[in-house]
Amino acid sequence: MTTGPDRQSFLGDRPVPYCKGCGHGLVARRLGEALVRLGLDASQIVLTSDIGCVGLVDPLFPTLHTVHTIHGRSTAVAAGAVLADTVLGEGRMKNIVMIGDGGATIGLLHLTQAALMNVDLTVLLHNNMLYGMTGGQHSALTPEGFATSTTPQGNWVPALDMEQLLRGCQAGFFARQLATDAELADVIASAIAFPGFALVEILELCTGFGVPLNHMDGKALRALAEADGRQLGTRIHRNDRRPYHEVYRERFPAPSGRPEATRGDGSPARVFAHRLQRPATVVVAGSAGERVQTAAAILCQAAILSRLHCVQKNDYPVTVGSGFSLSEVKLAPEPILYTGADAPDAVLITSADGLREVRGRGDLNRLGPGGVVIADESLASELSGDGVLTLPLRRALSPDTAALGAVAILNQRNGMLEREALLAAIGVLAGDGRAALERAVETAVSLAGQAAADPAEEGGR
Ligand SMILES: Cc1ncc(C[n+]2csc(CCOP(=O)(O)OP(=O)(O)O)c2C)c(N)n1
Ligand SMILES: [Mg+2]
Repeated sequence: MTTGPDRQSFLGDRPVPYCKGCGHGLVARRLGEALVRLGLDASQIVLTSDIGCVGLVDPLFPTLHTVHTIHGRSTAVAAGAVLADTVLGEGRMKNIVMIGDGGATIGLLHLTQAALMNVDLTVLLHNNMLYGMTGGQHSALTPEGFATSTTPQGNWVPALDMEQLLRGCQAGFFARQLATDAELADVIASAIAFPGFALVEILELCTGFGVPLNHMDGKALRALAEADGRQLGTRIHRNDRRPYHEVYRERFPAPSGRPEATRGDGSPARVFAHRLQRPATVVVAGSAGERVQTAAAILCQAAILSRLHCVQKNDYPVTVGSGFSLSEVKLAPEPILYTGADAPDAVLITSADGLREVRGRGDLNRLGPGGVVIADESLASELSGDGVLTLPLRRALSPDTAALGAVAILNQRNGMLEREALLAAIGVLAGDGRAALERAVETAVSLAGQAAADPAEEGGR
């Protein structure tokens, strides 16, 4: 609570940039009053503004966190911030979106999605019934009969009914007010206090375009707002939906300490040792349908069972079932804050498709110091250089287990994980094919042993 002489007015002393009589300035003032009434501290408030005259608001609130976003996307940006704050953090922020009728309808699905999800944020929709900043063009919220620069004889398409739209989204709070309404600050305060998605549609006149094109005054605006049976006031206020983050938290309770590794059935799994001192990046590449990404997933699962952090990124052509298949895996003893694979430590290639893709990506040229390439023997003539090991992966194992074999061979050579961790990972991930994958690991390990005894297998890259 902010109390006493330090109580902030939130609005700084900058001159309001809007045209004389524009409703945007009134809304800013009423928002300032609402924030004071709620006893919120500036450090708890995020103002997310959209494009348009409405987006000139940020500097008027110098003590708040402000984010100026691209046109129509302010609700999406704010929703992301709210979810990060409420799901990952302690949910101490209040996020208020300031958006125009243009932005709201350009990014309409962001609004409806936030309403459907019931993200805990407040949208102040400044509805001056046209695109103010760009010359008074009509928007999907321009009422029938209203003249704009693009509908000079009066718009003949009905305005989107926000109330009906939000009812359809099961929104919890919706109010429709004029910018001049005495109760606006209270309504905005109720919207902000509402635990879930709340939208206040504020009807205003744009004195630059709306007034001269329509010869309107406040009375005429009220009549327009109430045309076609549409009503002003707090139209929706229901408490039967919980905000998204509450449902999320219930479904995925925050772990205390580090999460326990579990088997596929949820039972605790054995934890394995590892010998990784720094992040390691492995690229696994082969042909679609040959379980390349499964091999990478097994490596990741084995890492997780060894209490490592890991990231797996998969790639394949749009055709999905033909061409290359590739996974980038990064393992690390510490949380991975950068997921790029700039200098892979190992590139495993099981087929010509995989080699083509790896070449296209430049992985072989970017190999880190001491990096290794483990490839199928069929590619031997195409690969030369230090650190290349070609082995009969496809022949001694099978096309479907060659990638896992390459993973097992890499692991055998650098000893980063226990072999049992790979086998346990197969147990966690594999269903029917489990025995074949386990056999592949064993066969690969003996291949690795033979290769070590016969260094002739190691060629150039
Ligand atoms: C993606 C994108 N499209 C279009 C524009 C051009 N543009 C700038 S302001 C504006 C209209 C804003 O109207 P509204 O959201 O109603 O705000 P107002 O100016 O009326 O407050 C448009 C279309 C833009 N900046 N970005
Ligand atoms: Mg507008």
